[in-house]
Amino acid sequence: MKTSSMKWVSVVSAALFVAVLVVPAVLAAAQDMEPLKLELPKPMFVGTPKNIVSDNLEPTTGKKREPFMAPKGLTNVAKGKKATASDMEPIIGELEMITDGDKEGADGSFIEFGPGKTWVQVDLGADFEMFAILVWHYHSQARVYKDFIVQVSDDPDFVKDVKTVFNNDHDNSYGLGAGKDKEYIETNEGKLVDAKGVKGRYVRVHSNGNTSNDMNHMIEIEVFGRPAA
Ligand SMILES: [Ca+2]
Ligand SMILES: [Ca+2]
Repeated sequence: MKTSSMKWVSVVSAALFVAVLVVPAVLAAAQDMEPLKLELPKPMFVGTPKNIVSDNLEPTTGKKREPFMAPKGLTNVAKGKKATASDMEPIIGELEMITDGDKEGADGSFIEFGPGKTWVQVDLGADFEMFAILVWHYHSQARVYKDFIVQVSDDPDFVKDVKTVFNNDHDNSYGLGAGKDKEYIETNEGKLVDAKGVKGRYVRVHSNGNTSNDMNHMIEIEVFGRPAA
């Protein structure tokens, strides 16, 4: 009898612990969250894309992206910030276009770089806690950008303290290490990378050609975050 009542007491204690400590914390966390508000450019194509050859492609659903839950009050802390790149003189466009807020797919809104491994980088100017990083490479045609890797660091040269938040280079052809993320088809929604509160000042986005040609493109990078504590 004594043993079973002690067991009962411990079960009740555990339940109380969950009720008193864990539930309010979960509820409070939920109340501090909201669907991230995004402004999307107009779509440039409709229908199911065909003829895209990729052995690491996520299935296409044809549906809109689900709302992304993020802490309340985040802003795009990349807007208007300074962008640099592995090639400071793109073939088409200017680096300022990476953070100018124009996300449209038409000619005049994208930057074109030459073939091969290419990166662009945004200096947020200070440390931020980041929850969503959105990238639009190109969306006037369905295509996949290869070796899409997103990294965050406090080091502008990305030599030390590098945090990789997305990497779909499954065969390590880029050489930064193999990633487990899937390739995706570009649309007007851009790619939303869950940055999970990573902290840093610089965001670097890599690519290595695409399924239509060997060139690299960039329309816009947005970083939804808040000043790091
Ligand atoms: Ca832009
Ligand atoms: Ca690859």
